[in-house]
Amino acid sequence: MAAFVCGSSFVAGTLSIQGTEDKEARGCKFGLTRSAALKRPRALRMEVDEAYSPGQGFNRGPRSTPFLDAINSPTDMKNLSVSQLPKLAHELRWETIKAVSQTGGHLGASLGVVELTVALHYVFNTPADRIVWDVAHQAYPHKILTGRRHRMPTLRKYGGLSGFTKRDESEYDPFGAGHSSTSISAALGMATARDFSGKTNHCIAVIGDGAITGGMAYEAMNHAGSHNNRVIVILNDNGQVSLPTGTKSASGTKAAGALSEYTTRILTSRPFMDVRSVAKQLTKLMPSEMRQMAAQFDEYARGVVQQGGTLFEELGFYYVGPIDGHNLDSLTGVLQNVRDMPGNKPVLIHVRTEKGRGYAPAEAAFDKYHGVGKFNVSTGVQQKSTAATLSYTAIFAKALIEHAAIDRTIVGINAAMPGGTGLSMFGDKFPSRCFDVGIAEQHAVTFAAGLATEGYKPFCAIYSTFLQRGYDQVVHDVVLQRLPVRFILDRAGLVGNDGPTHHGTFDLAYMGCLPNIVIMAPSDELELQNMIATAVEIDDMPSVVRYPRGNGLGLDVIAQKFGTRRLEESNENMGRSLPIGKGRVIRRATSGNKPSPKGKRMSPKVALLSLGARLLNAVEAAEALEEVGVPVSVVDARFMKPLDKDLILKLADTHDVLITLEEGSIGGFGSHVLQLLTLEGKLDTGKLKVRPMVIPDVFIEQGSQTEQYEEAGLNTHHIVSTALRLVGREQEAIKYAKSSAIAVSESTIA
Ligand SMILES: Cc1ncc(C[n+]2csc(CCOP(=O)(O)OP(=O)(O)O)c2C)c(N)n1
Repeated sequence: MAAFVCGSSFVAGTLSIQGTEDKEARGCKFGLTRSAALKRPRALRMEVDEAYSPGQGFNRGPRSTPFLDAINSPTDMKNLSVSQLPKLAHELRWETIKAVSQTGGHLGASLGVVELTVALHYVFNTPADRIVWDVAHQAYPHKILTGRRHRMPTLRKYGGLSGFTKRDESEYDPFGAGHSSTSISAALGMATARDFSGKTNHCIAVIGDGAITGGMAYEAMNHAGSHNNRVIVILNDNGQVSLPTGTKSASGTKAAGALSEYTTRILTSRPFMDVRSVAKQLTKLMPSEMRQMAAQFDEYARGVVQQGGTLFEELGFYYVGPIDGHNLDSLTGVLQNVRDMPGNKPVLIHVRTEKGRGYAPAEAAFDKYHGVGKFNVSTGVQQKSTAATLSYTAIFAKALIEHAAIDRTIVGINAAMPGGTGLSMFGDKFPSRCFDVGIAEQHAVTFAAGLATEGYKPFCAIYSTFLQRGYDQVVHDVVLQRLPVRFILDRAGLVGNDGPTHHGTFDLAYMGCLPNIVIMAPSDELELQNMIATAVEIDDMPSVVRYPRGNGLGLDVIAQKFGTRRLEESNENMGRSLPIGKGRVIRRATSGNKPSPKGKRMSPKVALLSLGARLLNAVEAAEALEEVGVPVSVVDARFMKPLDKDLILKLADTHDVLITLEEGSIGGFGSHVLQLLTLEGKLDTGKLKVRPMVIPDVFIEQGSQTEQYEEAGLNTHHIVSTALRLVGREQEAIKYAKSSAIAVSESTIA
């Protein structure tokens, strides 16, 4: 039977050297042996002590990082004593702040788990013990401690470190993430495999109070509670459930969900548990599993249940907590006790942390610095976006607000993303008609379906990537019943630095294969307004508007490139509804402005048929092609469903080359166009050459959107060279491709 060790004097392994630990750890930094470190000169000691003096403004970081410098892998941490861990945590926190200040990224969540990360790696034996970080946006300190410190300047950049955990990246990342609420299932699977193979390693899921609002977490707990495979779940409770928490919605400004209220009640009604009380509690469980049941029953009888903490117990977990997640004494002691606890019962450790902890601007921020751009560490000032136009997100929100002002049946629904979807703006105006359901995309979809059955107009605003979670609900609850739910899919296409977990590249394929649905993709912000107006009117079937991450083009560009202007009579934000399933011609191929270099023969005519925001690239490509004598028509399809069949068939009849463009994967718009052309026999004679330009069949890694579209082969010059090849000008195509390729930032490649 394992012995429980209580109190801060416990040190892992044989290195319990009270009173000498500081010296030993500091010695590491200077490459000294343990005994040499103990004898190091006074001057050296002073140099290291100064490392902890505060810096400028908000920069309270150390001037040097002796503890961190000594850690190449978590094994090196085992040399430290518990009393040294706060110093390591201090260095780790500032290392994280400084790294993210240079790259941007998810800062607040990482700052909240610095101590927890240190404690986990100190107590457990990774990588043999598996730590599964839920969402994994909080894993930067984990990356730094697990051999990736030197690569932090490449975080979220092209060729660099992922912003999430990733199996390919490190053996310390046993499970990749990005989408939430998966960690308990994954850890339970690992625990089950461990038991099958007779191993003894630990499997730990770290899940936030936001991520645990996702239904899958309960499916996993329900399973774990009835399963005899010990899994350890750490509930990281920081009160920040949605992004951001505190926006106005039908439930006021509280965090989304009753569960958050429940765990908050636990936190406020119980003092933090210290190591001693946890050990006492766990000791009561021995010697057998029977005793566990008895102890639990005992607590039940004494009314502890009513005080909270037992929802998890009811699900079959042993609940430990709440624990102060910034107190390394408690954390390490509790984790050691749980680690050594006998039996197979799953354990849930409830840890209270503060998002943004230790960096004043983050602690003060409304969103606790969830996601930040580059910033100045001393002033906390983030680099401002230089975009002169509004984001598509804001355009959508403003349009919806205008419609909702005159149509009281309009309702906005988001899944823990009020900020990212723009519905926080809608909630400000119409709180009672705005719903943040927590990270519960499946519920969001069916909740919207229910509203639609009663004649309401639900706008279900979910990022393209996250709607993947609610797909069966889309098919079974909405589309099959032909309910007019309006799906607003933001971040469609390649999304940049969040990388492959967040790309919205599949929705055209997964929504496009469904009958009875209207699918639209705007090419610019005026079109987005028009499509929102169209969606308001589509009341006999579901509809989709999908648009990219980023900003609108601006009215001047729209007028100059597409020849369209805001309609005089139209309200600034509202747009005007479009005829369903009708595209628009942006420019018609001339018979060739300039003579073809091949001589008298007229150049073949090219049609660029675009769905969504590649339209600008199509127009720029057409300009470049016409410069070299290739006549090009450009068409904005507007709708993927229904297709504008007449327009597409006419293009096929009057052009020699037809290229489709979209910000989506195989199986989307191009596939639908090809299906139409083949069924109509337009490819039978071999006269028409067709090329669907889609996002290729690979997962494109993190980087800027431009770099990603470069890799995808969907930037303007790719269109030009594809067209040149198809009109028989192969050599020019190769030359053009070489001269125009956009260089990816080599410096960021680790
Ligand atoms: C399925 C899914 N929906 C939405 C998101 C977007 N998202 C990322 S982090 C986050 C909040 C997570 O809260 P919590 O788990 O408490 O972590 P914290 O950031 O507060 O540490 C959300 C909604 C996601 N990653 N996955």
